[in-house]
Amino acid sequence: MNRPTTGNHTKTSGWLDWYDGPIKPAFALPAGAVDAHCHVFGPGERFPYAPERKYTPCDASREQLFALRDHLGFARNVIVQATCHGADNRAMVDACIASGGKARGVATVRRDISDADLQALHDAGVRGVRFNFVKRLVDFTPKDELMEIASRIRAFGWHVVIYFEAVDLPELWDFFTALPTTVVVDHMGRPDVSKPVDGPEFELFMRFMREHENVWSKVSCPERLSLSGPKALNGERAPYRDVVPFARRVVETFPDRVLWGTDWPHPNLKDHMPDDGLLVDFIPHIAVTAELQQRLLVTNPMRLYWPEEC
Ligand code: 0GY
Repeated sequence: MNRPTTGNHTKTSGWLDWYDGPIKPAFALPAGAVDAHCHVFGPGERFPYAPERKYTPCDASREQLFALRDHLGFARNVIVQATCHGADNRAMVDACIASGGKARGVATVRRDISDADLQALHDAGVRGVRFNFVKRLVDFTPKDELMEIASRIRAFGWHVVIYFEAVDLPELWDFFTALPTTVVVDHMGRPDVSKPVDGPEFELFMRFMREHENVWSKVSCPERLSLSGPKALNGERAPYRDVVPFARRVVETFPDRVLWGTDWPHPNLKDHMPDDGLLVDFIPHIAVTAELQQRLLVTNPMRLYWPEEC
């Protein structure tokens, strides 16, 4: 499968295209389930990629996202601004508007954004901003700029999504714990799953959540964190088994502050591209009761992104 990027861009070499033949999951998602972490890329011809981007993806349009949503059995999406679009939120906003209320968004903004532009994002369905600290993805933004943005978006009732690597949590702790909004951590703060689930590194992340009730976590992206990979054991559909103890611990300790998402179209994967149907089948391994699944997939994301319907 080869999907060239449209526009005058060439996909970053070694990049895997997203997989367009996902299985129908065996796990039946609860009614109203939300895919709370996914992206749209371009199409580059219509929504050019940002000049400061660190990678050029293959296009992944809103129509393709909505088709995946329906195929997997999700009711709604939360579309997170990807770094390849910088602070140009047009592709994400266009998808939110086209969804007819079935998608909300998380934007990237700079300090010079006007209140009128923030209001326009809100009207389109944006409910959060993303601060990215993963060095291979973004250039450094001064913390005082981020704090200023956080206090402005708070007035809109939005939250802050943070993306960082586990080793950087100690250094970022003071900044994160000073944020005045709900704070949502992407992919459990990217733990090193070759380390023990009760070892010092993951304990620090658990403490971060325990001591700060405004902190939530996405228990997403086993395919990024796993070293054991997608292979199922004994014919059982249980891929990414080394991630299970980490995600399960977070789900069971903080059942009201967890979210789940596919991360489609899976940027920056070079070894293995997941089948999104198999990713859905991962969910009952980390949220093992119907009650936990309902909170993870429906109650929690609805509270954060569609509170007016709760
Ligand atoms: C993710 C993960 C990644 C990329 C981005 O915005 C992005 O470019 O988030 C990554 O490369 O780890 O959540 O999609």
